[in-house]
Amino acid sequence: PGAEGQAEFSRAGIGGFFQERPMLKNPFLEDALLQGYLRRHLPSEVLYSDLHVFGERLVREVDGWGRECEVTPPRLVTYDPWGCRVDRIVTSPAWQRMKDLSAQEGLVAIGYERSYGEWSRVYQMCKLYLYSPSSGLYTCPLAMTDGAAKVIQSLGVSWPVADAFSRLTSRDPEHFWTSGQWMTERRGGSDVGNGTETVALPQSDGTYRLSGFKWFTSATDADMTLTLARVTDVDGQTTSGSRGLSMFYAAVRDEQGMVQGIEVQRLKDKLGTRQMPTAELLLDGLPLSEEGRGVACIANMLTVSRIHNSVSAVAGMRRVLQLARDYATRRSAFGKLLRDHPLHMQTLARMEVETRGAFLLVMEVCRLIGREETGHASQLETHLLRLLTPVAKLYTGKQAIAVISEGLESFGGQGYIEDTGLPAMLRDAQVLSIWEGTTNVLSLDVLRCVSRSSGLVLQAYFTHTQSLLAAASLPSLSVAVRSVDSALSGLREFLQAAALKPPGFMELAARDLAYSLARIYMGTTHFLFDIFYSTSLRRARKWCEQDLCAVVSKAAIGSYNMKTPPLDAALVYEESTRD
Ligand code: UCC
Ligand code: FAD
Repeated sequence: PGAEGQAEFSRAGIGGFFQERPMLKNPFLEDALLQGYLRRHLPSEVLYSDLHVFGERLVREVDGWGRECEVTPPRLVTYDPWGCRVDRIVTSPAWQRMKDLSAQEGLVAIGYERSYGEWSRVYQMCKLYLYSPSSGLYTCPLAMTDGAAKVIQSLGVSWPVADAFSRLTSRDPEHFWTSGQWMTERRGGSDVGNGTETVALPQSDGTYRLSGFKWFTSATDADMTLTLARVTDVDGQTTSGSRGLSMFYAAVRDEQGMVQGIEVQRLKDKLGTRQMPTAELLLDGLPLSEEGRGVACIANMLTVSRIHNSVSAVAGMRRVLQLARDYATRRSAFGKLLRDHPLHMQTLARMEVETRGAFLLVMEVCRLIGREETGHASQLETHLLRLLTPVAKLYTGKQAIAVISEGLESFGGQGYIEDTGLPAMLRDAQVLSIWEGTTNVLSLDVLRCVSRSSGLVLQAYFTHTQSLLAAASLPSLSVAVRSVDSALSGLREFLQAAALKPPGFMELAARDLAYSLARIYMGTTHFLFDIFYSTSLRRARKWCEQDLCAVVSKAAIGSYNMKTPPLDAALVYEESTRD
């Protein structure tokens, strides 16, 4: 065949049809919920314009950098060509651009400038929410940076961390620093109190030398870190458990940007978050900034980074939905577009309802921290913040994995194809329920904050949800309101009965309790949002179609009976026991 024939042949080989890809559009303009929420709470043209322009920038350039971070993961250079130990972590140019952008856009600074008063945190978190899915996981170092700034601020911005604070909260890329949050050791990441082996040896100049092995250290390219260690006394002895832990500040780079006092063992080979370096570190010779009450001090960091985690979770859900929604207008099956298949739309609608619930819960937590930081929070709101922070983190972490997984399926086989960029979303989501406290550990944190407040956090929860319900008096919502109301009553009765149960009962119920608190709360926020901003009340009603209070239904079937732990163990290990 001649040249023309060959062309025809090669064309026939691959066929003439090419599926249009899902298009990323300005995530701010695409997000009616976000816009509605801001219109209600923060009606500021300057702010909308900032988010609008930022949304354009994300589509035009930043999303591409995020992809570049994924395909050019960091690498560790242990030695220089002359054999000297350097432990240099080489990140992609895109990762470095993310750092500059984070400073310029004020992604940490906004929370501390407080130009919008008590709403500054909401503004900051909305911006991070837009940024997160395009950030190539740069939101991870930002979360820890924000957490470190919060810890320093709560301790008092003075020597030796005053300069660090100004850097962490700077908008100047030349001045901006990021921070690590290095807590986890080989013996334990959840049980930090028993797992920490790092010791701090007092030096004659008042500083401390740290000696230990941090097993997971994300954003190892950070400029500083907060970490935990046990101070040794004159006899070289340490105090065991949590009470022996102190928190330390360490600037981890010298003037030339080379790591100081640290040996990087290796970079982790991870399922996801590959854009970001996570290393194993041997710490040495780091100066002390704060001694004593290590866990309690670093808890402020945990609060902030858990909120970031929740924001990233809901952001991932929103992004996969935006893409899935677009794809459904471009892809046909069985003679019509996916958007015209009722079952496909039902699937996306369920994802949408989950995402809305998550968004509203997370924004509530952001609103509360903003009020607390500006001195506006009532006692009730302070209790709510303490309770809802772990609840939001644990619930949205799990929701994100489920929604993003469903989202991948909505692209069919293409959702599984690496260079579409879609699988990375699922891989990156998987970590959201692990780091910053696993689901179980946070469920137990919920129990702990309930008992340490003598139940006041729960009282705050009931008072607040009841008041939200009372405001949702539309007749068209009555069935849904009734179901939330009855879930709340069930929960209250359950908790009263639980007080009489043997120790261990609530531990078994902890996860279901946390889920119930999340679902009921999301139900009430759905109502209010739909009433105030939406023409349709369907989403609130749809939310209430699920079991809002699993802890009650599970208790009814004896799930928390004290006979169950050995039976569960037998089930897991297939031992033969009599039921
Ligand atoms: O994973 C990590 C970084 C990953 C990257 C970050 C990305 C963020 C999102 C980005 C999105 C893309 S860093 C490692 C994170 N590790 C954890 O989260 C540890 C999980 N384990 C726990 O949370 C445990 O519950 C522990 C470690 C807190 C338990 O320790 P203790 O010592 O047994 O705890 P205690 O005795 O209950 O608490 C000691 C003190 C108490 O204060 P005082 O002494 O005044 O009564 C507690 O009230 O700490 C206080 N405390 C808290 N305060 C403990 N937890 C909290 C809390 N959550 N909030 C306030
Ligand atoms: P374990 O504590 O061993 O937990 C194992 C399992 O046991 C979990 O399912 C847990 O839920 C369950 N479990 C534990 N205790 C209980 C209990 N009392 N009741 C019921 N179930 C329980 N850490 C840092 O400090 N800094 C970092 O920068 C950092 N970056 C990370 C980056 C990545 C990509 C990952 C994956 C982890 C990172 N971590 C970091 C570590 C992370 O915080 C810990 O892995 C996490 O807190 C869990 O600790 P662990 O791995 O020791 O698990």
